[in-house]
Amino acid sequence: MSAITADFIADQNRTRLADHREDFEALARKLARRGLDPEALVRDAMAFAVAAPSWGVGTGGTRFARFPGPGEPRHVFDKLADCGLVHSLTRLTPTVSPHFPWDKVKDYTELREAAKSHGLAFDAVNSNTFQDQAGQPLSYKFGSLTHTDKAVREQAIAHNVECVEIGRALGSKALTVWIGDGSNFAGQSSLARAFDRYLDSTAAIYRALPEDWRMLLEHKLYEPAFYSTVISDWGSSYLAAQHLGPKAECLVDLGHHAPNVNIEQIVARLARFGKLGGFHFNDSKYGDDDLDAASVEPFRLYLVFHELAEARRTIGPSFSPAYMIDQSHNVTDPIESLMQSAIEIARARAQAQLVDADALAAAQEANDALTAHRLLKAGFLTDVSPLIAEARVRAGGALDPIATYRASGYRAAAARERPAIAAGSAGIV
Ligand code: RM4
Ligand code: MN
Ligand code: MN
Repeated sequence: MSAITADFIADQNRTRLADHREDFEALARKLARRGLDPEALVRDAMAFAVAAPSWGVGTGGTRFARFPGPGEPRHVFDKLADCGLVHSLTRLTPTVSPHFPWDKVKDYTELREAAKSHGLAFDAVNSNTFQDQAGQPLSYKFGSLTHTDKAVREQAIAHNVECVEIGRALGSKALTVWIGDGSNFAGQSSLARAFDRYLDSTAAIYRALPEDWRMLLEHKLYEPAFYSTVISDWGSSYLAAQHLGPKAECLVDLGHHAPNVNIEQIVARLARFGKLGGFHFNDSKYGDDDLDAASVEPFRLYLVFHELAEARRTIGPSFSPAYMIDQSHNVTDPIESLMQSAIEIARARAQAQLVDADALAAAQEANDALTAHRLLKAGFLTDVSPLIAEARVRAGGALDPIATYRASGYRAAAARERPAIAAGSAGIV
């Protein structure tokens, strides 16, 4: 099974190019009429990137079942091949966010080289102390970094420090820490002491961080703990990040909030205080659904990117949160979902660049609510498909990544080369 070649992409693009030109030129004229520079917007769209999750190329599942598809990646090298394909067609995912120990190998130089051969590098490393691994001396059943037993905490700290070491070998610059720690019964654990233990444990990890690294603290309201989680919300992650120091920042996973929480406001707050470290993009209807980005709430994603655009204007180019996708693809071909999601994220971001920030600020100052709303919504109401397609094509990607992928026969070849994994098991990935 071979990667999709530049020639194949160009061939596929050929049949779509004339229509695309017409659409792009029409949009460019429309944008110019609004005082925007279409060329600058294309260049800006080309500069955008979001990391693919290594765990996202396998079929996901629920706690009830997992229904794997054909040609599932068997190991991290297969995952890199699939991620490389997503990038070659979309030109949006030049990095992969790995998860350990899921992606553990003997030789990390070899892994880094393998990524490079697919045109990829590594983004934030994710540690995993929410599961027990085969042969692991102590269990995380009652917690990891916040466990009452110091020996368990030390094991979890050591795993995170190992992740930093692996990340250094891979060229990563950030560690993302999400823990499943919490409780299922009122009274089961001391809410106060559990947080203290989190601060102690993360401080030990923090001390092992290289100078130019970031530690991203990811909060989540519930699950797997259902009464309380130790880092349940952005208040908790912010307090911890403040306590730890400048290298610690908060990571916002869009699915990790209570229903109806105003996520864009959280984004604005964290950015204002220099603690917005990064994102896990996905969409959510009820909880941590891990649905495809913008498949349910595209406006919410747009509003998040509007806050990011505002923060960039205020803070300047030093403002650069880490963007990652974190989804569970249960009913689709994961490669297709990742391409679609990366495009939707790029779309929301491109739309957010169309807002007339000065006019919006003036309307806000004048308390002209309706004008402010219309100015904000103008970007969302603009179909930027031709603009982001133009950015993709100029970067060597496909005009229609999903159609091109389907025409390539990649999945069928993968199914022949990668023996099927037994069906029927439940699991998050
Ligand atoms: C969690 C959380 C983490 C991810 C795991 C697989 O809910 O979102 O970021 O690493 O799932
Ligand atoms: Mn996440
Ligand atoms: Mn999650």
